[in-house]
Amino acid sequence: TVGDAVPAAQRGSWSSFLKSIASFSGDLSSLTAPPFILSPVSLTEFPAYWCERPDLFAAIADAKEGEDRHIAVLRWFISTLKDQYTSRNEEMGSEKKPLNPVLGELFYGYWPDKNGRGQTNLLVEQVSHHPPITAYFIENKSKGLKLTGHNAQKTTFSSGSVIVKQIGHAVLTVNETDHYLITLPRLRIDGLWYGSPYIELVDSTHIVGGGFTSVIDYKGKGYFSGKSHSFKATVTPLPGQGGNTAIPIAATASSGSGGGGGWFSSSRNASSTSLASAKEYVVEGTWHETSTWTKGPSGPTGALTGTKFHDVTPGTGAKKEEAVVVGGEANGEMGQYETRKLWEVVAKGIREGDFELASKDKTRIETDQRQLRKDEQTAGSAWPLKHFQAEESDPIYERLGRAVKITPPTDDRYAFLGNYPTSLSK
Ligand code: HCR
Repeated sequence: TVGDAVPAAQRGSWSSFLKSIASFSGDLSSLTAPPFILSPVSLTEFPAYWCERPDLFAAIADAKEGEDRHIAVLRWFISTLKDQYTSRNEEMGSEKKPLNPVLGELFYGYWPDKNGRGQTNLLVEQVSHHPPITAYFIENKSKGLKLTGHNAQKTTFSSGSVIVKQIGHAVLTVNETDHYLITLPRLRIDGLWYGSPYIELVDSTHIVGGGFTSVIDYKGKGYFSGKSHSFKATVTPLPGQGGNTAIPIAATASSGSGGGGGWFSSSRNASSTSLASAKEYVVEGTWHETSTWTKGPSGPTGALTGTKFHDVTPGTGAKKEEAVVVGGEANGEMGQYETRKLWEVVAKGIREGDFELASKDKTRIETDQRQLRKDEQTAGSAWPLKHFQAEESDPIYERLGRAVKITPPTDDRYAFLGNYPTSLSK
């Protein structure tokens, strides 16, 4: 029988759900799941995870261009992973199935200016329903920072786990000239049989920009005796580039062991040492807790090896701040496509255990959507995107991705049209 985390009355439907995902690959979000695993939050809210430590985001602009800034980007990126991949477990007890956004669904928010870091705005639009694609734009105008990206998923089933390949990428731009390409990790959803799914990150991702590349390798528990959520990031100069600037110690710096030790004696790593010459920096630790420079550069007060690189542990680490959610209508209210308004009744039903109410309103939304698509087909028109323009290629992805032989060699992008709602005009 399936695990204890599944309510007795839903065990049958949980096993059928597991059987259907085992024999299926593609768009998991469209499968019907039993009520206990449903989240009241739509996927359009997920891009907020990029900026829940807004001080670390703003610090990127304050860092000196080159090595110093590349490392600030890496620190911010690693610090987003806890929010992106473990926050549902913390808030709801396990990973849950998010609401599947409708085409044109919107989400707006901001993180206020504090201590001169500037206001950071967030704007999200669901730009495709089949397959689901979410586009986002995050901007700190006063610091000259912009994060543009989109996200889709391809899922397969392997040895009892769901493997999620993320499609899409993000580009961070500083002052219109300095660009960082960020690729997205592959996920393994474990714990399905027990009815308490959680995410482990696998394989590796890249950050390319500022004359440097970071390769971030992810490993979980049981891999060469590693801890859950372990990673190792290796920073090397791009061929023919790389400054020699000092790197400021992390805001929360203090010495400590990040964990994950000993499992990175791979041959790929050994060979990269010889390729990258002396200038190679390494960070190791667990992305949901802390990490340490295991081969650090020299900072203003001496060698950084052995000192803390990032810390997101509650209390001691960089503080988590949820976005202030705002309405996008001219009067500051939420329009019918804004996620919290659109899913209001469904979310209430899920939160309060009234699944009849949730399912009735979900059916209403889906029926309306089907009718809209039919009407568009009859009229020969297409749903107009509100904030983004779809483009078939992204020159920044292609240029920076070449340095790490990225696959695919090109990717589409969703360019922000610049039309902020009045509530985000700062
Ligand atoms: C795979 C996933 C939907 C996609 C979610 C993504 C990849 C979305 C982009 C964010 O930046 C990061 C992110 C985090 C989530 O971990 C990931 C979701 C986890 C589960 C969900 C499936 C579609 C639902 C599977 C159903 C299971 C839980 C029973």
